[in-house]
Amino acid sequence: MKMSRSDFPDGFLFGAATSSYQIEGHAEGGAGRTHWDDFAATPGNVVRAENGARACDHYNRLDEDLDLLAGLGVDVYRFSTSWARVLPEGRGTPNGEGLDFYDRLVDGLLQRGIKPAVTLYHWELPSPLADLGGWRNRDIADWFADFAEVIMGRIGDRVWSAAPINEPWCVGWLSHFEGAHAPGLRDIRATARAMHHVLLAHGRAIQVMRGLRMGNLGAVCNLEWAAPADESDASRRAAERYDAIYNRFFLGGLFKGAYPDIALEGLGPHMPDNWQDDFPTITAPVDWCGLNYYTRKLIAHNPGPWPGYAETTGDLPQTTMGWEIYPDGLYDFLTRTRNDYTGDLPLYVTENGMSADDTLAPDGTVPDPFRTDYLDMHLGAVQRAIADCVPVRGYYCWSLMDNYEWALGYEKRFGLIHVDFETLKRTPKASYHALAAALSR
Ligand code: IFM
Repeated sequence: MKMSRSDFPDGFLFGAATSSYQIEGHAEGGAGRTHWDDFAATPGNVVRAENGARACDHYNRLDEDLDLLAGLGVDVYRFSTSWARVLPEGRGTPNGEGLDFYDRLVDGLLQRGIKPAVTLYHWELPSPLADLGGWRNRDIADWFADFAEVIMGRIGDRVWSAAPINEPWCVGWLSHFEGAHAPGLRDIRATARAMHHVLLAHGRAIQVMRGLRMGNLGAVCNLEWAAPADESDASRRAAERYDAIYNRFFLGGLFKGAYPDIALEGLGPHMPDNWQDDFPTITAPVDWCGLNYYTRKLIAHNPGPWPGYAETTGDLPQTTMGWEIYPDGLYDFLTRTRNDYTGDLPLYVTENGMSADDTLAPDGTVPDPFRTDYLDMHLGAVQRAIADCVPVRGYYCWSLMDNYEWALGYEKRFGLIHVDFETLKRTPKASYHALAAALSR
């Protein structure tokens, strides 16, 4: 890699990220059923109907994986806790084995000198709560607050940082408007409610964690840069609408206590009663903001009904997700987030990485030079933002290891570590070795 740790300010943190359902093996350890199990079992939703039942079997290979993490030389590890592993019914009696697992994980990190950065929810909603309407039901904010109390009552004394929700756009829009993630709805009323309730749940969990005297609490949003596909006014407005729904709705709710008018043009009639009254909870102060960044979209006007846009891709090199590689978008988001929303609040790049067709070479290595380049280019964008006085304090690579890529099953490989999903053998890729070397200089 071109970059080295010494190119960044003292105290800048490097990390790797994963999530529970994507790696743990959900069939293990007494976890309850989730809406992802149900979604995946419905034909047509997920490539080969694959689910997270076994995933990377991280549950049984915890020590091996933590040793690999330590070998990478990272300072911090971002993982998530499965609601259904902790509370198999979503509410009620906790699963002791689940709590023990997260205890072992946190202690294992601390023993290796790695800071635990936990996300409470990375998408595996317990099925019994989905039966009650899931994110459409306002009560979910209280169910989630109770979950936060249980899990943080156990590990909150030792985690370095905590964020309630991973990627509220995915929880709200992708899952309830586009139907691409569980629960697979295509319903604007469900969407408006889910988008609002997920932020309300965030705020309630922040309140609970403050009550437990926890510090270093944050919010994590996924952001996708939206540029007009052509020079027409109609496409410019379409790109603004995309940006408002994808990016500004969540940052605006969390940091300004307001949703953008152009998002409310479509969503407003479907919002729950008195939604404005929830902003004091939603804007509960946080200590940092996390940005998950991967790509940009070119947005064209679409004469159809609201939101009236069509996504296209440009001619930049793409990853195997079909995502254009556009590091400038990361610089633009870091500066824009600071300027428009967060001011002096510390920012972290909480996810960034690429999928590729990584295969084992005959000599047993996994050459992935494009991933090393991708990381270099995006870390370069972070450096430019820091040079412009944006308070970026850390960067997490997605992902530590190949894993379950949701509706795309096990086909897309984002890991620094290759996982053979037949044998579950782990092989650090060339990018793992390159990053480890960069972090040691
Ligand atoms: O794998 C996902 C992760 O769960 C959330 N952020 C984006 C990643 C790549 O699609």
